Amino acid sequence: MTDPALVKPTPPELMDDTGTGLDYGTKPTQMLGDITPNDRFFVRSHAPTPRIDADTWTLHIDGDGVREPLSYSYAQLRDDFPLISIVRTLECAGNRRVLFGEEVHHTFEGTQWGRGAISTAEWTGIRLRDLLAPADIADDARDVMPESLDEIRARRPLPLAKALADDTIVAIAMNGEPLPADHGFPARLVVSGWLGAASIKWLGRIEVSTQHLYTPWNTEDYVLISPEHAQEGPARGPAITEPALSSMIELPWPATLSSGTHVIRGRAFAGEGWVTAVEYRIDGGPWRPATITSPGSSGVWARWQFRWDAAPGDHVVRVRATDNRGTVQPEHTPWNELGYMHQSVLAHPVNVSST
Ligand SMILES: Nc1nc2c(c(=O)[nH]1)N[C@H]1C(S)=C(S)[C@@H](COP(=O)(O)O)O[C@H]1N2
Ligand SMILES: [Mo]
Repeated sequence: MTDPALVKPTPPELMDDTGTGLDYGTKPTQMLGDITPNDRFFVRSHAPTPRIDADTWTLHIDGDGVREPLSYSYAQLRDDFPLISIVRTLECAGNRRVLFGEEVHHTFEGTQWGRGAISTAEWTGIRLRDLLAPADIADDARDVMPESLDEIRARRPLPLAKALADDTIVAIAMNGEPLPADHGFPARLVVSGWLGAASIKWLGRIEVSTQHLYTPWNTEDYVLISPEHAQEGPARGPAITEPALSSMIELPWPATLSSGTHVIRGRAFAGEGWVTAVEYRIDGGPWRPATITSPGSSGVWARWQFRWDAAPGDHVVRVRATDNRGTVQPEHTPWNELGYMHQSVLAHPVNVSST
């Protein structure tokens, strides 16, 4: 018998099935608190979850950008380095691709995500720079490339500065439990405030290079391809770093409510920035401020709410976020061939019944 592609159950009450057999979004109505529980954290995998034995696993650090290549065992990671815990949000660059397609009347290829390819966990692990330091990084090191042990040998280079950041970690635990198999056991990268694809799961190797490195994930995928963007060497467009500022309401799409007063809740995320304001608008009414209930921070989503006295009928509810850089969520998202970074203000349809 072959193993199922994913290890954790993905019940339809908690997760939205995108149809690939590997990719499941967190249901927008089931996101719960600031932290997404592991049982419903979205999964995005290009290949089945590898079953890795931590006792025989090793993490290799090599490449022409280190003077002393070396390897670590799982026990060394767990016991020999300072562990830190950071709450960080992961969002897939393709989140909301279906809504992007509806906006521009186009069917994008790729995983058909609704709004659920975003979740937040407390990650515990070792700063990547603490693992790289003993390998003696060369002065002219330029790119750091994590490589996975799954079938596709996923790789996506990071510039050295991001790799050495305070909050770029090799995580071995998620919400207080050993990293679940589907989320990268025994160890994954967490690259704060960047698109999910940077946070390589099932790490087996980290290459440090004095050259700028190219892989399918920074030449063909996870790049912005459009007439507005030039090719960059072998890359079909600029590599995506941060996901775009966006917000969502924690209601089904479309939603049905009874008439009367409701507290409408949701989330907003600003990549490496942070959300400073959220506004909402009912039908053609004015924009009004929502209350931010969890402020979020760099790399962490914010939560917000507002009270709505909902009158019977069909309504459209819009929400827009502003970040610390003064960016306001736009009405439309610039076209790109692979349907990444959708961030348009969503026109959320809500039917309010008269009872
Ligand atoms: N090895 C490996 N790492 C990976 C992936 C993958 O398919 N294989 N998917 C990436 C993408 S595109 C995303 S959005 C995140 C999703 O992480 P999650 O499944 O823990 O939510 O993992 C990233 N790391
Ligand atoms: Mo992703």
